[in-house]
Amino acid sequence: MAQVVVELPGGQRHAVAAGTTLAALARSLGLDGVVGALVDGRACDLAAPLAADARVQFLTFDDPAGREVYWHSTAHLMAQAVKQLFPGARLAIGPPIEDGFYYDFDIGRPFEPDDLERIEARMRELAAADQPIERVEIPREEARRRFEAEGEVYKLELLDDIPDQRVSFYRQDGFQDMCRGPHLPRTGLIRAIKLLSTSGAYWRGDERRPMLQRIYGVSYPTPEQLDAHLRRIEEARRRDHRRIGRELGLFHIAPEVGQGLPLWLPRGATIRRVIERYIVDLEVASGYQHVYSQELASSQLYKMSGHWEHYRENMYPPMQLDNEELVLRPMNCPHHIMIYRHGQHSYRELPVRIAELGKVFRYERSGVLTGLHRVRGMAMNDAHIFCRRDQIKDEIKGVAALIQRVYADFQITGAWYRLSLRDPADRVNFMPHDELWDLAEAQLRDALEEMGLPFREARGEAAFYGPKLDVQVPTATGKDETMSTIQLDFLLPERFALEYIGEDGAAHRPVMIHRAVTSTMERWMALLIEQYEGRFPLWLAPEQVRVLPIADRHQEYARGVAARLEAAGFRVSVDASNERISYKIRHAQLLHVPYMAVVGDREAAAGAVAVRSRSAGDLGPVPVAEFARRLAEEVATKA
Ligand code: TSB
Ligand code: ZN
Repeated sequence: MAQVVVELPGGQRHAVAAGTTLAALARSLGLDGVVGALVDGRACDLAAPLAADARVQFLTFDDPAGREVYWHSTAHLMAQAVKQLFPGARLAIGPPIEDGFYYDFDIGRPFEPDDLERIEARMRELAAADQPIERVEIPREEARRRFEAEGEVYKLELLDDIPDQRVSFYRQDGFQDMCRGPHLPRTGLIRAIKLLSTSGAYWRGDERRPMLQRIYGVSYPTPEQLDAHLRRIEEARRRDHRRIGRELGLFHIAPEVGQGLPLWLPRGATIRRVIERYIVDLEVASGYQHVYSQELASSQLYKMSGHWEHYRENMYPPMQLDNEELVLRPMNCPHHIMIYRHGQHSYRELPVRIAELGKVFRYERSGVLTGLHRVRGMAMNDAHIFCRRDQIKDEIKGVAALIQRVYADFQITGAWYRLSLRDPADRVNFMPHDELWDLAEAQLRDALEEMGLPFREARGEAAFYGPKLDVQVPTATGKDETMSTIQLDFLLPERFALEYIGEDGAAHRPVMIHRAVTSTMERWMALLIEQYEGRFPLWLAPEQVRVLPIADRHQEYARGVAARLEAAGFRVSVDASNERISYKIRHAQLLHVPYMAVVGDREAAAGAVAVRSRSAGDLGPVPVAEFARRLAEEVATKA
C-alpha cells in the first residue's frame, strides 16, 4: 500500500498509508483537542485524506487559525438551527470574527430575544447529535438551480462572484451551505454556545440593499472557557467609555453633526481643560514652544510634504475656492515645519521644539470609528522637534522620560513599546529612500536598547515618513491601542529643504522627531474613562466637591462653603434641590463626585462640613479650612 510521509512541527516524520485522514492521524498520534490542521501552510478539513508527502501542523482551539475553523462551523450550526426553526429564512453570509462569529439572515422581521434562546437551544441539540460535517463539490450550475429552487437570492449573488466551475458545500444532516471551508469534522466538537446579540445589517453593507438580521455568538470547547469569555464581555461593558461617557454627561456623538465628530459636554470639557493645562505647562517647562496654526491649508503644502501622495486615503477631499485649493489638515507637521522655516536657525539654538494641541481631521472608515477611541476630528498633543543628528538620541530619551512621567501621573499601567518599521516592499504607504529609512530605524532601535526598554518590532506599522516608537496600552476590550508615539523623520526635512547653520558656518539639514504624549484629547479621554471607570481622581474630576444642605435653612451656609472652596481653586457645586439628603447623596455618588460636604445645623454652628468620600463613605465633621487643605494636598499628589 502506498505511503506518504508527514512532517510535524519540530521535524518529527511519520509514514502513513496514503488516504489516511488528518483526523485519523491526529488520533493515532494521541493528540487532544484538535480542531483543524494546516497542510503545507494551508488550512484543511480534518476529514481530508492525505494524498502526498506534506508538512502538517495540527491546530487546537488555542491557535487563532483553529479558533477560526471552530467559530466558522458554529456559524453554520446556527444557520442550520435557524433554517429548522424558520424554514423560510434566507441565508446571507456567516463568517468567524475576532471574538466569535455571526450570520446574516433574512426572515422578514427582526429576531426577538426568545428567538435567540430557541435558536441557541436547537444548536445545542444539533451539536449533541454529533453530526458528521462533510464537504461536497458540485458544478456551479447545479448550485445555481438549487439556490433558485430554494429562493436563496443572497447565495445566488454570492455564487456570481465565484469564478470556479465547481463550488464546495458543507453538509451536516439535511443542511448544507455553500462555503470554501475548512470546517470541523463533526458538530459534537462544539460544546459551549452562547448567542449574544442581534442587529440589523445591510446586505453587503449597502444601505440601498435589504436590511438583514445579524446574530452574533460565541462558542468554546468547555463551559468554563465560555464563562470566562462572558465575564470579559461584562467587564468590557462595565468599563465601556461610550456608556460611562453618556451616563456622566462627558461627551455626545450626534448623527446630525456627523460620525466620528464628538461634542464635548461641559463635564467632559472640564476634564479636557485640566489635561490640556497640565500637558501644556509640563511641555513649556520641558523646553517646548507652544504655537497655534490653522486647521485649513492650501493643498500645495500637503503636496510638498508628501501627504498628498502617501496619506491621501485618510484625507478629506480638497475644496476649490477662488483660485485656491484647500484641504483639512490630517497632520500638523507641515505647519510646524513652516514655522521652523520662518526663521534662521544656528546649531546653538537646536533643538527647536514646536508644540501645539493641534486639531486635525482624518477620514477613518465608518466601520472602525469607536466612541472617542477612534474619531475623525481630533486635537493632538503634538510636537515636532528639529535637531542635529548628534542630538537624536538625547531627544528621544527626553521624550521617553516625559511619557513615563505623564503615565505615572495618570496611573497608566500595562504600557509596552512597539518599534514600528516600514515594509520595504510597500512603495505606496512609505516614502522611498532606503538609506535614510535604514538610518532612522537603526537610530530608534539603538535609543531603545540604550534606555533598556523592552520592545517588540512591527513591520509595516511605520508612518509614511519614518519609523515610530509607539506606546501601546491595553483598553477595556483587552485590545492594545497606540497612545503615545515618537517618530524619527529624515524625509520631511529633505522635502522642505530645512536648514540650520552649523559651527562651520555652512548650511546643514536638521532631523525631525514627531511625537505625541497624551495622544489625541479624544483617545486619551477614552482611555482615562475606561481605566478609572468614570471615577476620576480628584485633580481631574469635573466636579470635585458637592455641598449638600440637609434642609432649606442650610442653603445659605452651603453657598458660603462652596464660595470659600471655589476661591481656593476647587470645582464645587451645591445641590439646592428639595430632595431628601439620602437622595442627594445617592445622586452625587452616581456621578462619582469625589467628595460630598453635608451641612446641617451642627456644621453651620461649627464652621465645618461633614465630609463623605465616594469611596470611603462618611469621614465625619471637618472645619472648612482643614477640608480645603486636605483637598489641596490630594490634588497636588494626583492620588
Ligand atoms: C505625532 N505627525 C505625527 C505627530 O507629529 C502623527 O500624526 N502621528 S500619528 O498619526 O501616529 O498620530 C498620533 C497619535 O494620535 C496616535 O499615536 C494616536 O494615539 C492618535 N490618533 C491617531 N488617529 C486617531 C484617531 N482617528 N482618533 C483618535 N486618536 C487618534
Ligand atoms: Zn508630525
